[in-house]
Amino acid sequence: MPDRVLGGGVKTRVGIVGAGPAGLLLSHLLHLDGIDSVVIESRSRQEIEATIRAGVLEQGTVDLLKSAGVGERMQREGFVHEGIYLRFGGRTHRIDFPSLTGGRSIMVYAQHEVIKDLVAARLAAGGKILFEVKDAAVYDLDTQAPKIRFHHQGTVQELECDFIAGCDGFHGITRPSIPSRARHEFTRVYPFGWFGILVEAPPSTDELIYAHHERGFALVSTRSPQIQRLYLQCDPDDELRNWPDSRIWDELHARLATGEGWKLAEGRIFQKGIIAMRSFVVEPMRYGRLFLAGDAAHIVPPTGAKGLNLAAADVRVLSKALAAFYSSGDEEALKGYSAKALKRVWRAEHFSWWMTSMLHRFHDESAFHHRLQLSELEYVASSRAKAQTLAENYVGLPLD
Ligand code: RFL
Ligand code: PHB
Repeated sequence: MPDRVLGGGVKTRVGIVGAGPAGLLLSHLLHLDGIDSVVIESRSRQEIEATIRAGVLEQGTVDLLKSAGVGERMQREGFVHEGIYLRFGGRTHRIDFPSLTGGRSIMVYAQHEVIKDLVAARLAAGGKILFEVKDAAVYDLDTQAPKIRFHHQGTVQELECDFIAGCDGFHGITRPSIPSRARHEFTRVYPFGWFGILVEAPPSTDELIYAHHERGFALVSTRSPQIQRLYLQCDPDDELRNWPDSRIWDELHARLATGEGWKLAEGRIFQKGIIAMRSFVVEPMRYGRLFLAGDAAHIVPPTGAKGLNLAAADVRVLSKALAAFYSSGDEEALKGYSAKALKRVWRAEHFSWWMTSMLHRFHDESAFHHRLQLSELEYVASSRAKAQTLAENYVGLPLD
């Protein structure tokens, strides 16, 4: 349906703030149901397509992208992984996903590639994405006609909507637009961060390695046969200039050391960044006609690889609820959106917190705590029940 111009403003059914995975996928799923939307984004197309973030897609996210017709390149260029390695005490233990989860696996495919695929699909279908908007504000949220006002290409514009989706990430403007009396926030900030690098090197491993070590956590991931993604636990307030390449490699070698004949392939480091770690949830994920989805509503530490996957699960539920509303006028599914999404969110919050707590070194860690971590890792490595708990959460619980 084309946008209707009303008194200088533009009207759409669903106004979406943020062109991250949540906003773009929501816009695409709504389009498949014949529902028009407009996405506004503060950054440029080039920037959103170049931001390095997630790498692991759950089976359910992969299936959703495929069924929505945006999985073609992912299937060609992504890597299916059927397990992960846990490395501790200098030894490596494999968690085999298919045998523990009834045949499920994960896909390693970078978030910015998902973004490129979604932007291309939206634009090819005539979808509206306004890049480089400024000063976005949402209001009239508790009326039937919520609005988004913003600056775009030198003019102030107003978008009148039936609904607004707040998909603008953790630092966005939609969540803080909910009166504080109407939101309950839960936060945990971790006393460490991740130092992430991209390296020109061949893969050192066929599946991701999550390493627990006295010097701190390390993770070996991949992006392509030529580019590898590695992380190491660091001080959250540390600065890039304190990490010359030689120090990065020394730490990675020390934390990943094993007597099993494994070798870490080095190469040119061409990107470095420090990532803070937090857990956060806002309840409910709705206020009036504003619905929050993805990082705007919840954050997990990246250890469980859940953030993008939760964003995809949220918008799947939200798009179905909106489709039910537009096809029959039934608001029940919209009323149930927050509770339904939060059930999955809290499971992922727990899993991400558990993986983070088990694998990282805490500043105030006592020898007692360290022994508990090792005991838990031994248990995961030796008990089918415990390994299954890890595996079914990592590949993602079924979407329905
Ligand atoms: P995003 O991706 O932050 O997108 C929000 C978009 O909103 C825009 N925006 C605004 N636009 C207009 N007006 C405003 N006022 C605006 N304010 C913000 C922003 O520019 C942006 O484009 O949120 P979304 O869509 O909810 O997606 C969430 C995911 O990006 C995030 O959860 C994941 O990246 C988390 N994550 C991982 N998730 C996984 O599922 N698997 C992984 O392997 C994984 N690894 C990771 C990760 C996150 C990481 N970092 C950097 C935090 C690894 C890392 C290192
Ligand atoms: C990544 O490849 O960026 C990645 C993989 C696994 C994680 C987090 C990030 O848990």
